[in-house]
Amino acid sequence: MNIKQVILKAFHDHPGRFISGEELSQTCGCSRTAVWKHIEELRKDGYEVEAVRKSGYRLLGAPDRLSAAEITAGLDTDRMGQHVIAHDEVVSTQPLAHEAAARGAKEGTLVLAELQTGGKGRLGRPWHSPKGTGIWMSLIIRPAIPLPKTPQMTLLTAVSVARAIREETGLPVKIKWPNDIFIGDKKVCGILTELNAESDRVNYLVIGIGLNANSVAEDFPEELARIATSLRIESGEPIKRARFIQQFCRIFEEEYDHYLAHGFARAKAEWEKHSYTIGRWVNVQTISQRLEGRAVGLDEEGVLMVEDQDGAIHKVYSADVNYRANE
Ligand code: BTX
Repeated sequence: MNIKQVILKAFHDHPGRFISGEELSQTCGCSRTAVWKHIEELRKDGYEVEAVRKSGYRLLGAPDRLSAAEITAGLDTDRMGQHVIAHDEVVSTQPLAHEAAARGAKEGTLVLAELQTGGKGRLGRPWHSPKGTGIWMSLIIRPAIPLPKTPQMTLLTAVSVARAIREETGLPVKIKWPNDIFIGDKKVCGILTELNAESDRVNYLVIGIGLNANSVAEDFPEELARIATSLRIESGEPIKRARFIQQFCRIFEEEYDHYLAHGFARAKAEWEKHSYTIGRWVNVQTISQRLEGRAVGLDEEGVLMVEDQDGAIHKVYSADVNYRANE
């Protein structure tokens, strides 16, 4: 941690309280003049810091900026989010996370940006990522699991994002198979999981998460306005993005550790409980087949099961799922 991060962490650990210059200089291992200089830098970054003679410094407000310091201060995890690579503008956080992972970035490293000029979804589709309104981030994980189980990581991420949204906003979110988070009939978040593996060994996964956090209706181009929404539009209030990321990291780490120790059953049950898909009549297009039927659940591995008109159960591993309009 650099000195700015240490100061922010101290503020975070003592909310609303003055911390003396002496105490901060001891915590940071630098002079009081150096503390003052870093406080000035924090002010330039948009932090509102009150300074009172004899009492010290107190944090009154933080900017809604996704900096490494803002995310790591107050982060309650062992690994997830402990390393943050924050950018202002990138084409996409996904290739940057791949590069970081290939260079040996630790599990839990987050690559994020305020703006993506070429954000991507699945199958080369674009992901609209305007400046400062959303959470555009890629998480690196290195699970020791067999290749066929890696799609479960997308479901685990969806469960974690959905829980973080519920806990932070109280909004009734649903998970649409395999990788979308919906509020009502509109998409608030998409997840893109990319894998790097050799023969049967997973090197790492890059999980891209695009969450419309503080977008207002005008932020969406016409073609998205009907199908997309944001937490702010739905709840009527802006959210603190850094805090949301901290909560997501805590929840994801808990779900992930439980998964590694005990398997997929808990995430499966949670996914089914909050599913948008289960019980609906769906139209499935895989690379090789087209199929209609009712989505009836996930199997033990996280594969979607669809029952056709004749009562036959089909397993859907990877496909685009469309829904009947009135369902
Ligand atoms: P997807 O292929 O399921 O969804 C892409 C589709 O979603 C688009 O074709 C469009 O219809 C719609 N869409 C595009 N932008 C938005 C938006 N902001 N809100 C709602 N709907 C939208 C979903 O793919 C996976 C998206 C992952 C995005 C993250 S952001 C961080 C990381 N970096 C990166 O380039 N991608 C991931």
